[in-house]
Amino acid sequence: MPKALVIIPTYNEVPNAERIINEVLQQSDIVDVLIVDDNSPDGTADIVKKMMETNNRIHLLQREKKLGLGTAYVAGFKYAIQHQYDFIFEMDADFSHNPKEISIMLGKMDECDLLIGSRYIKGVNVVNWPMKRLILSYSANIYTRIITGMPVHDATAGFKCYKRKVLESINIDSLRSNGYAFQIETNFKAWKKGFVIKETPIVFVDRRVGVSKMNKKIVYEAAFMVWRLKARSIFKTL
Ligand SMILES: Nc1nc2c(ncn2[C@@H]2O[C@H](COP(=O)(O)OP(=O)(O)OP(=O)(O)O)[C@@H](O)[C@H]2O)c(=O)[nH]1
Ligand SMILES: [Mg+2]
Repeated sequence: MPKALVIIPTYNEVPNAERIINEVLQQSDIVDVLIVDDNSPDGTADIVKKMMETNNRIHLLQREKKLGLGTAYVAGFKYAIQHQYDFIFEMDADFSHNPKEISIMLGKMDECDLLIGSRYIKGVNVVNWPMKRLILSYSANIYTRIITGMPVHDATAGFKCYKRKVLESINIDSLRSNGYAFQIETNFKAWKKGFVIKETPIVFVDRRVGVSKMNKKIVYEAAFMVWRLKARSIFKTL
């Protein structure tokens, strides 16, 4: 039986934590959840620990302070490799990503090595985002595609499934970025290694509860990362 791990980084997600974990676990018997919590002041980790008392499919990595989304995923990837999970998901806690997609995505993993839950194939599937943010995200993706040449329509998406061999091959310790750039960087490295990347349409819904961690720094980081990846690939130092 293959095993899948859904990695959910959390920072102050008390309003979402219990429900997202339960809904993810309901999707398939082969799925475990790993919460990577950065010592959320609201006590998110306490909810997870309580649930772990009665459910061994829930796992928790606790870090001492807010260290960012990218390194949270790297920590989760290492856990997944160490525990030999076959399929590894990235997912947000805030219900922007519908847990129901998990089984659909698992069903498509025989066609590819990395599957991206994409907002921008088959039209624009984003609900409740301010127009400004949609334009930013959409144009960031066009910019990324033009500069890197990577054939991906939603390179900044955070709902993804990797086969373990992808994570074992892309040198996850070298991943430096934290926000949207992290997603671009992982896709780019997988693509350069020759892995098959596919996209599956998802509907992305803006968070309803809890607080956003989006900021300008994340945008600049991504804008800069695209050029760094391009330069690195030209000089073949990847
Ligand atoms: N462990 C950890 N998790 C984080 C950190 N920053 C954000 N997260 C989590 O990462 C996921 C995505 O963060 P969001 O704040 O939803 O970011 P976003 O989707 O770009 O923005 P909004 O949906 O508008 O809030 C959520 O589950 C957050 O709780 C962090 O520094 N450490
Ligand atoms: Mg979100």
